[in-house]
Amino acid sequence: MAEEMLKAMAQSIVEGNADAAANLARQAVEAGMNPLEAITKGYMAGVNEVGDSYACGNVFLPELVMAGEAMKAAVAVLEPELKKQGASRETLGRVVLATVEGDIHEIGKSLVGTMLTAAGFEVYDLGVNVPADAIIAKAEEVGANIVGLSALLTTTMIRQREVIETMDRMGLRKRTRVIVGGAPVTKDWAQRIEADGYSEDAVGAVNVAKQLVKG
Ligand code: B12
Repeated sequence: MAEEMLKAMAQSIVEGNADAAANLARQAVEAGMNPLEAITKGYMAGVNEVGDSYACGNVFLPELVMAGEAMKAAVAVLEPELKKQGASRETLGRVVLATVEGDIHEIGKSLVGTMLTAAGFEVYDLGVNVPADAIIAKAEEVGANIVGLSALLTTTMIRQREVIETMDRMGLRKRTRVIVGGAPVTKDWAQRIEADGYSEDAVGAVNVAKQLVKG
């Protein structure tokens, strides 16, 4: 039953069917399925399939857009469930989160924000296509412990380095640590640009953030 549901979730993304994706998410919540499992084992399988087909030239931009919309619809249903898990905890720290300039991919970044919120962080999500100076200004304004930078394009990863270098120059790196992520981002890249942390997924992002605020 759960196995079939996970397959149907993946299929709803592949078909770009936002209604089906949202309905399955509602059914999953009613059935008591772990919302994170629904995302990672269900919907993400579909997202990866569409991404691979796009890379091979088997599907085109409209399919990518529809897959993104379907994924957003599913996450919108599951988000409150994810947040509930951390509703009563005290604040672990303040995180400013953004997708870097030139990049409009928001789903993974928002998922990281949801998971950090659920874990007890106070998250300031600045959205997508955010210039370095706006990210840094917000981090200073709220006294962020962590800045989280998402990049989904090989052409925008470079912006992560720009934020880090600017923060270095301004002497902000001691108080505010920087974590990076996004599909093309690797541990190797994170080390090269001297980020303080990296994770390939939202669960790992929470673990890295917790380590960093501990000391
Ligand atoms: C949906 C999608 C879109 C949607 C985005 C909708 C939206 N509102 O976000 C739309 C249609 C808008 C889009 C546009 C484009 N896209 Co697109 N897109 C995707 C797709 C299929 C899925 C991305 C996604 O949402 N994944 C689901 C989430 C949950 O996963 P995630 O983002 O990876 O996030 C997880 C981790 O990476 C990590 N993480 C993410 N951020 C952070 C941050 C921190 C701090 C940490 C620690 C961790 C972390 O945790 C997240 C949760 O587990 C990917 C394929 C893929 N497999 O990634 C292509 C993909 C990223 N897109 C691609 C391309 C080329 C484009 C376009 C240039 C297409 C075009 N010709 O216009 C444009 C770019 C527009 C722009 N300027 O940004 C390429 C990038 C190739 C490259 N090497 O650069 C990909 C890889 C597809 C492919 N295989 O070719 N896209």
